[in-house]
Amino acid sequence: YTATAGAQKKITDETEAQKKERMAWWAHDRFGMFIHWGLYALPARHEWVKQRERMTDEQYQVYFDEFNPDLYNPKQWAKQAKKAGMKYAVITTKHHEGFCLFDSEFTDYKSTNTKAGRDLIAEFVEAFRAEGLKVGFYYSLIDWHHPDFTIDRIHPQRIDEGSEADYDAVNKGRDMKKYRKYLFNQVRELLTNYGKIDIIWFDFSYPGKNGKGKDDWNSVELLKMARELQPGIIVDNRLDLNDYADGADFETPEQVKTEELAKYKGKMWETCQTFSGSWGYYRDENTWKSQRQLLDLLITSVANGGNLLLNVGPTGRGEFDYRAINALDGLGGWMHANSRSVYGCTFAPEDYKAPTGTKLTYNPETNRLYLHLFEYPSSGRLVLPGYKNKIRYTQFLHDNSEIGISAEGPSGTLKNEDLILLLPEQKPGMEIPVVEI
Ligand code: JFZ
Repeated sequence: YTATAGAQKKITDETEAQKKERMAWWAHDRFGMFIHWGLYALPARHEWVKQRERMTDEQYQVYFDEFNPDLYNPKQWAKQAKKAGMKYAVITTKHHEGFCLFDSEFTDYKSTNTKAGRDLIAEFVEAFRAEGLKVGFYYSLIDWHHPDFTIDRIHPQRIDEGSEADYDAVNKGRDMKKYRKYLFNQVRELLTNYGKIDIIWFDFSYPGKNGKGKDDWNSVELLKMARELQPGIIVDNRLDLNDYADGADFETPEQVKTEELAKYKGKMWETCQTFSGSWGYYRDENTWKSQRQLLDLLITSVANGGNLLLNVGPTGRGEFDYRAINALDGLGGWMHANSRSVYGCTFAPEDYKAPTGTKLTYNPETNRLYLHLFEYPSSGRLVLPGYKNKIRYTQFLHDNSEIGISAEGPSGTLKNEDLILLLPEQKPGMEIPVVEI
């Protein structure tokens, strides 16, 4: 998913400056919520369960029949997202299973025909907008339910050791041209019937033998249509349009470790991450990331000039898992006190180095640095390497309390260009305190 450097071909005539302006809110806001919700919330063992367990449509039908999200209240979701400090949300309007949470004219496989009896996306859009959050649609290019979507290596009915001829046989009667029509029709609906949509998150391409890519989706025309219907829309990079300079707006490093995020510095990017490994609700998955790990993901993303899209997988009743609620509340507590180090921030200028055990973000508008104390110095003394004569004032971000700075280190240990930060010996009661410089 790395856009080809120096790609010349272009799909639109937008300039770099226009793109920057179009994406300004997104680059500023930094923190969003991903929502993976569909029939897979019922088996509650990963959103790929149909493929992993090679279920037929008949076997999977029970989840459609039993889908009954009686506690669905997107106003509550929006409040929870907002409280956590998130500024936008991207929801699965349709995932690979093919089930639509919206009232599409082109299928019966949709929430309106379940016990839910209504368009769940319409309510979602209204609720999130009302809380002042931007709205994004995830749309799966892959569709395991559509009768014209050809079976390949990631399909539930895949042939694991199949030859080309085996695939031809199993795909007899399936017609990707018809599926393409369906795909265009649905994307048109989504980008026409719900007001302004801020992001479209297509997922995903896997070009090659028994795979699918830009020719299968007609990605160039799909992207053109999206831009026509929603001129301001921001589009991810999973359409297999790497040959085009404007084939994607941002990169989507998925479930990567914090140490790997530095390599995206200088690009437009958003890392998507789960609380526990699965995107869809997974009842028995019990290794949830700690508060500190989640904060690390957020801070490290900003410290490398990127966004974090943190995923929640609501239950079959339409609520967030209690563990997700606790995690969001925790993030909200930290963000309440420290969001100034996140919004509008990016990586620090080259000549400001982060001391060991800290991570730096920087707001170019206000010319302030934010030093995140992942490790708190036991003496309260922290050397700021090369900061002498460059900084004016330092304070804790959470309470605006002054922190002293000194050019006098203990017995000549300080280099001439360094400064020392005189932190209180006692760490403030906060997982990761932030010094505003
Ligand atoms: C896709 C989906 O299959 C998955 O269920 C989830 O929605 C996730 C956000 O996106 O998974 C991918 C897509 C691309 C890669 C890995 C997983 N990739 O490029 O490595």
